[in-house]
Amino acid sequence: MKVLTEAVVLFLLGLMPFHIFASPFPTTTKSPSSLIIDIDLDFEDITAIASLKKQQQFSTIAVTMVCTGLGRCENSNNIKGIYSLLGMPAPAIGSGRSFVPKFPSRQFPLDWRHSADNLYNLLETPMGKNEIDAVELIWSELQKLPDGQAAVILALGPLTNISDLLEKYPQAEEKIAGMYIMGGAITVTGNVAYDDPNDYPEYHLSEWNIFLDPESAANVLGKAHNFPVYLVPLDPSNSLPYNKAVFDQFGELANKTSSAAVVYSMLKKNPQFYNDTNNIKYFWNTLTTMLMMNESLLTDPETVIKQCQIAIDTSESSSSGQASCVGEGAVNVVIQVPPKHFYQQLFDFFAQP
Ligand SMILES: [Ca+2]
Repeated sequence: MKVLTEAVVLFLLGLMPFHIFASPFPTTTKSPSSLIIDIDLDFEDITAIASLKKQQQFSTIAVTMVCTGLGRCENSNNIKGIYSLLGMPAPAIGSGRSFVPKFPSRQFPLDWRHSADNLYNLLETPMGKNEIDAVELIWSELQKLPDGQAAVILALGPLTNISDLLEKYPQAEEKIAGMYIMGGAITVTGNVAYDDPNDYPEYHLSEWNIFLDPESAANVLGKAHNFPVYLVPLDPSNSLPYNKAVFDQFGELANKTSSAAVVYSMLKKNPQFYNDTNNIKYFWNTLTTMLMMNESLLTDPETVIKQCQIAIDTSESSSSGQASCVGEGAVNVVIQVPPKHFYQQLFDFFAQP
């Protein structure tokens, strides 16, 4: 890990060695760790879930839909559609709230939201709303875990559900082994104004997942936890675009594995995801998922991780929703990963028969 200066490394080593090197899940046990995934059904969440198909380290016990992000709660059952397309049994599914009291009108462009209704044309018919409450589902799944066991949470949308969980059931902290969160833009500009210059031209510093529900993000990222938290902002994924080469590579693998076939089919039906040079898409969620699964990417000497105290701007100013590293703290912020290693690992996963 390349962390600023040697002095800082030594200081951090002395201060919190477990946050730097300890894996959030037990590596000695042979049984898979339990995993809970919270997603908003953006197209890139689909690649992330597909990347999990062949791994055996985690057993997904629940997937919950955070409805304050891209996809609409009306079709949260589309999560079942993803698992069905991948030929995987669907875990328990739930839906969260879709309303953010402080910022009721903030949302992704509506046409983007509606394109999730039929999973970017992967489904002929939208699958409707799942009425199981996300927070209750996560808590009940956590409670089912045997004593001494805990689940890893992978959060790939706004942090509404996770914040609600920790607020309503603070004792859930004891049943969580670690959290991997996609969100924020720490040393780079955000993507809100970039993606939606008509509605949000002033929000250059904010990334969508935090911008859509800053208070929930502050509740999760701004507080101390008993488990390690990894935050994967736009900084590292900015070097990991979807492009024609990526499309071609998925195309080559599509007749070999069903996970590659699903991603290839999605990209084929939506060329704007890989060939729109005015609105480039990146492996935000897939990177977060792969960092969780793949110790070698996390510990690559070229991977840069900074231990930060994170502050979230919950005001209504033009920096609303900005996530900042305001000092040394317990959140492991991934600033950089080597692209070559990422892409190699990505296509290794998708090539696994
Ligand atoms: Ca997402």
